[in-house]
Amino acid sequence: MTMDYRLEQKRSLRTDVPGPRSAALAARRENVVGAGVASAQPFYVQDADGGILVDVDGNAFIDLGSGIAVTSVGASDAAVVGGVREQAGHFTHTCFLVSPYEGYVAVCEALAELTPGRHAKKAVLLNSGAEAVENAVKVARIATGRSAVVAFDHAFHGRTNLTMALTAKNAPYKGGDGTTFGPFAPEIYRAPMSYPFREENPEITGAQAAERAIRMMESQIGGHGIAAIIIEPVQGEGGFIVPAPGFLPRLAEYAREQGIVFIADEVQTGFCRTGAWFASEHEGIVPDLITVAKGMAGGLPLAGVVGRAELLDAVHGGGLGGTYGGNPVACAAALGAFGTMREADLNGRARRIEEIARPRLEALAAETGVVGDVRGRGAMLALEFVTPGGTEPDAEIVKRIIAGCRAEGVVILSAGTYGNVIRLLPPLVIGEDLLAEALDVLAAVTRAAAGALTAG
Ligand code: PLZ
Repeated sequence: MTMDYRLEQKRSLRTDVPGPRSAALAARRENVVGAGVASAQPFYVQDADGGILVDVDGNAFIDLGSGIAVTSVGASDAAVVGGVREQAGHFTHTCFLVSPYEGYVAVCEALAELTPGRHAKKAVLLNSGAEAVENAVKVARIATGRSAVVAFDHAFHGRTNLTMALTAKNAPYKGGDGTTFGPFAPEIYRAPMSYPFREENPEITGAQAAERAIRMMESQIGGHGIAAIIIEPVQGEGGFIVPAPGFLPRLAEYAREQGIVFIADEVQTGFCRTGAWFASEHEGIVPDLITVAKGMAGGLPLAGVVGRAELLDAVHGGGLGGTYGGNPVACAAALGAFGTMREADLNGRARRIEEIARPRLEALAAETGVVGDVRGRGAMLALEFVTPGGTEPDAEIVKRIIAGCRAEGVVILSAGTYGNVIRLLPPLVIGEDLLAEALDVLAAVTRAAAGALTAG
């Protein structure tokens, strides 16, 4: 199907990047925005739609980042914008804890319907992915009466105190050069991940990798002490690591055997990103709780925890919530976004994006010798850069490629524990020609960077 776009879907650069207006904003920012907030791109956005970001100097970039997997329906989807306008014209806030409203209930109904499993489900709404993770852990602890939480190597779950503890990577999330945001929350344990490209034994199966993690849990905690196992079904910030088949099902089975709450953190993978409503579906797992955020509301801040009714209902009234959680404008945006996801078949589009991009990325890997692994699912695809012909992570080439793409009008993001991964997260509504053009740019810039390596 063809989409209607408000902005012309065309890459065009009028100035250097950043242009003079972006540079002027950067100077103002320098005076007032805390240094701890870093931006990956130096240009300031004026408008965005479909697969295009337009900056304040009139430069139009192809967006392969979606604001980190958020604007799957585009940054100004008509259904989202219409829902927001309509709702904002009536009331922008009452606080669901004070005087409730329909939008919140309707979003929870949709979450119950769209997530895997046909059992009775309930949900709570929150403001951010980190807050969703915090609340999933609160629910699991109350429901089990246990305290330990197991997270995995390369995991990212957020930047609040508990979620920093769950996140694996130290800098920049848990501290800086010689500094720390700690002390971190206690009772967090880290288990080994299934990371097919970096396994010492390349033959290890997903089930065996799961047994390795289970041995660690059994020896360090004991199943009876574990409240929750939390895992991203495809790791996001960690570098789009897809565990070997069988890893997630065996972990879910172990959790069931031990009365542990299995939490899938689908903040980055949810809502059509991987070609399914939720990435858990690819392995047929039915998590007890799922955390959602990012793509669900077309860019408005909204998040949630959805899962087994008896778990959500184990928490006493007043134990969960917050001033803004499930804000009515954000709920209206989500209902609009869900409509677009269904009507424009964004699951199908995510699969189509993979069909177009994966063969080209694989060819680029074979040709340049600096990409050790091409992986991902749907419109969540990554290239892991390594020393030519080897496996040593190469973060420098990733920085050069991102800068090179920016200079050509394409926005791409990095990822990975070692900073050596380029990840593609295009809006799912991007046109096929625009996507192909961005991939051409990425290929040319990568070839040049790889050539410079071999030449130098
Ligand atoms: N869980 C799986 O991917 C957010 C964060 C970028 P918030 N990922 C992007 C950054 O540098 O902070 C994320 C995620 C997964 C939780 C979160 C946290 O979501 O909405 O950023 O709190």
